[in-house]
Amino acid sequence: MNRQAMTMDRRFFVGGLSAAALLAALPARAAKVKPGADAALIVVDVQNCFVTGGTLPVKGGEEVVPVINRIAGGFRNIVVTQDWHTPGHASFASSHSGKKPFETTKLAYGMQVLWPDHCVQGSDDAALHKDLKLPTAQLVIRKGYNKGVDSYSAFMEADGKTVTGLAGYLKARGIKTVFVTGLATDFCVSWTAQDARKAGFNVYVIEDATRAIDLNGSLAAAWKAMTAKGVKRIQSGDIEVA
Ligand code: VGL
Ligand code: ZN
Repeated sequence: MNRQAMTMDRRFFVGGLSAAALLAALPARAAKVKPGADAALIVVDVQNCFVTGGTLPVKGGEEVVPVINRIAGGFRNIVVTQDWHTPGHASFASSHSGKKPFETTKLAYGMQVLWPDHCVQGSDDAALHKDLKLPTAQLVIRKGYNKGVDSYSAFMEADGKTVTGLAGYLKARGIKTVFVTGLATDFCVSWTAQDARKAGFNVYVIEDATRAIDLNGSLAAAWKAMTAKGVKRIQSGDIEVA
């Protein structure tokens, strides 16, 4: 059947239906996700260091700010994180002679990507982005403050055993579901989302509220790992805000 004939057929078919039947025949629109009282929004590392002009800029990093500000209204519980390194931190390439940023090295706990010096405690670079408006946020978790250990995850340091206390905090407050946003999709967002699953939470990552570094295919690898662990990938438009 050619295209035109098909269109005609469809029109005749539709013409024979009642309004109710017509509605029922339409493809179902996916129901929006409504964050309940037992849900928390986690805003990862939306800091000057990770946006344009920062020490470890993520492409388009600042674009997550209005998206996060808008969806924040839909959450009773909001947790913000800050990457918060000591000067001379082990994750800085400058701390390892002969190493350059974005190379790797082996540390006591495993392979570590080496970064430019970034998000040093108390610096303007480590401050939250000035346009981030989260007046109802209840907790700020700082991470990566142990000089010899990195912490992409908001739950667990890179040694795989030192916890930040975030899982205990969320559980003590009856939180069952977390929505992860922020920077960077393939590092701190991904590790946070995966550890949240490990800690037993339902986990959504709101893709358009994140931006990635994408180092050697790390973004695709991160989505694969997150999906395998049961992290759900959604867009900010899928959330019922009001
Ligand atoms: C991050 C690299 C180094 C992040 C933090 O927030 O994703 N990435 N430190
Ligand atoms: Zn860092």
